Amino acid sequence: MPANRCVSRDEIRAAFSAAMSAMYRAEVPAYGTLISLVTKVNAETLSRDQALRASLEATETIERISEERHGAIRLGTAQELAMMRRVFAVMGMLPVGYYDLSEAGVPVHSTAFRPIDEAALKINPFRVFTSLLRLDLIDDAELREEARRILAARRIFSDAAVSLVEKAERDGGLSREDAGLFVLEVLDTFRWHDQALVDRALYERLHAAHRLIADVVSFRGPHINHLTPRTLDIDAVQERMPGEGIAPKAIVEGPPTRACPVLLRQTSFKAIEERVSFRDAAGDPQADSHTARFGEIEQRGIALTPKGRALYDRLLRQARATVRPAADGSNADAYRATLAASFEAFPDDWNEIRKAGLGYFLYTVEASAFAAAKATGMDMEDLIEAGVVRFDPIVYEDFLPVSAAGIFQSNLGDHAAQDFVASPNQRLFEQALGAPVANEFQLYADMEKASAERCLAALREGAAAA
Ligand code: OOG
Ligand code: NI
Repeated sequence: MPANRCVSRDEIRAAFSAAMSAMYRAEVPAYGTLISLVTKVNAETLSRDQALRASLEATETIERISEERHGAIRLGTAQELAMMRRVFAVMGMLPVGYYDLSEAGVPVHSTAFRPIDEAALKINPFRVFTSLLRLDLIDDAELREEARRILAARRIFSDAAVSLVEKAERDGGLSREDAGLFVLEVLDTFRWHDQALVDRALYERLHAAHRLIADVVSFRGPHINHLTPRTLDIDAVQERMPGEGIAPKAIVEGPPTRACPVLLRQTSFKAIEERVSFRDAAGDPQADSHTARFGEIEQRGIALTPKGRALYDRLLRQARATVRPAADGSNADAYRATLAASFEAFPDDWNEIRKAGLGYFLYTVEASAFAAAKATGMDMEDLIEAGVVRFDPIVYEDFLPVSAAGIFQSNLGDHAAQDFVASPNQRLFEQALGAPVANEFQLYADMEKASAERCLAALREGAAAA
């Protein structure tokens, strides 16, 4: 089939994200409650904060917010990860970044599959935080072998899903009909299965090794474990969650409340207990429960440059060295205050952040000032000064390892923290993935540069036409 008869990857991604949301809403009703609350708070924030509205309009990102979300899955084998990469590629989602969670006591390493170019992000920025279990971090050799055997035998994708991926790779895309089938077939992979693959005794042993291992190894597939809407005011949502019958975790992960939001702030509600059944000795189902799936919300701020990120990491480390947030919330106020004090060293004004080279910005020509700009000879700084070019923060599309660790821990139970030897191994991860992961900083830098070049080209054209 010629590529021009294919549905765009962006359209498939948007359809998939919507289908996933509908499925999760049916499976975890609290997620629906959270979506309603976030929608309400976002509308209130936009009507109160005209500058924020103007910035979202200038960057043409206001439309995407109500449809915006990320999900998370945990895979068991290199083969599953490699196939998942091909599946996401059909939807225009590519692996960006490497996250080592072993340092935080979670035996996985991860990447985020997401769209990377500006146009695709505007249409639908759906991303999936994807972790690969590291059985090599399990001490018990016998248990490790057993887990490996179980994972090697399971098939998480249907035959139809695999052949549609092959077809898309061969033809450069999918027809409308095939795209519809693809969404349904792939959605099935992320569904909750209440029948465990293993018996109760093995589940217990896996659980004792690490709760996360039990979650990955015991079931037929990588059930979506949370889906996260984007809010424009996370403090407001956090405060109003109890009123909606949802208990949030003790602290918001990431930077403190600021006038100019940076990177990513996240909070979640505790994992729910779900009914599952294990096989007994006679092979009959035995009712029990498993806790894994939860809800999360996030507020996204500006993407930081390597210099900005280094400052962020230092200030966060400094705060956490003074007050380590306890899971039970007993020192939440002290942590909040310490974090806020530490971040006083991070400029909280967009132009200061820009001038210090701490964040990435998108440059656009102010239509109203365009005529005034016979801009020959003016450089970018002059143009900004003259109000001909405006700058808006580029939104951070990725994740944060310390925050991710906090999110993992909050739904693994308060005693799940465990010591593993920190062992980042990006090379091994990429080998399993079958491709390198993209460098997030490069993507943001390219986006910023392209926007500046677009401005200058438009102004040259304008000057030539005048
Ligand atoms: C992933 C936890 C990390 C985030 O938003 O940082 C995450 C997981 O629990 O599988 O989703
Ligand atoms: Ni998440």
